[in-house]
Amino acid sequence: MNMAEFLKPENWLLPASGPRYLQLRRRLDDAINTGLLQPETPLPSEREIASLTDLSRVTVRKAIAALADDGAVVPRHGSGSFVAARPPRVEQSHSQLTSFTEDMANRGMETKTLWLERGLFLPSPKEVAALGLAADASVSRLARLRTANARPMAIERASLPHDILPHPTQVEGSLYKALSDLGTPPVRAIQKITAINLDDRDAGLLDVEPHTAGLKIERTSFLTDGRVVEFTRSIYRSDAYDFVAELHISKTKTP
Ligand code: 16G
Repeated sequence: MNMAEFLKPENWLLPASGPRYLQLRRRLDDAINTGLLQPETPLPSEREIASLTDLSRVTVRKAIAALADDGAVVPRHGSGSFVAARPPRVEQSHSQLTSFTEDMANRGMETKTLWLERGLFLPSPKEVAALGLAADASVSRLARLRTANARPMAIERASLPHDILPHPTQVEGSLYKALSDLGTPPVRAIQKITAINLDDRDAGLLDVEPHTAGLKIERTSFLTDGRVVEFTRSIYRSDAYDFVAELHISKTKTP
């Protein structure tokens, strides 16, 4: 997909999804995260983006300014904005859709995986609902203990539609890299984070005492066409991870 296609407003701009400049910022962020816009390459000009999206130049300028505030793009005097050289944050942030492997690499840590389950299964009712599967479809499941510098960090149980990931046993390292290689990288996700006490099994895998506090994160990720690509339940050691959410004041409260 090229940028002209990617920015077509009918593919992403929704009246009920908040301010238009924030929707555009998210779309441009997606282009950066999926590699459609490569590091250190120029963003299309304000005028080009306005004409591809049918948005006003004021809206486009606000979206680019917000990306610059995040450090995702760097304005260069007289020659527009460029995609930043590398991801600006090391924490897992609300505005960056990153994989475990990338999160850890950003911290200079080496990731290893211990497989707990990997294969094709009949979906549970929860998987049918979360992935929007037909009742007779099968589901690809990957359950893993993830370590960083040999320290257990998280248990991840991912479910994907079989037609998106037909051969789960072939995934060796990063799931997101495998999805990217297949041409179906997630571009957007919704996460629900819940505080839990770890049960005996998960505490044992994460090498902490039973009933220690942990974080349960349910992530549902989407393709550019809005289809669900992944439904993952992750259990993180609460002492090992920071989640950063970026918040914006509601428009109605702005003086
Ligand atoms: C992250 C995601 C998980 C995703 C995984 C892919 C959270 C809470 N979850 O851990 O949904 O499946 O990355 O990582 O961040 P990978 O590409 O290294 O396999």
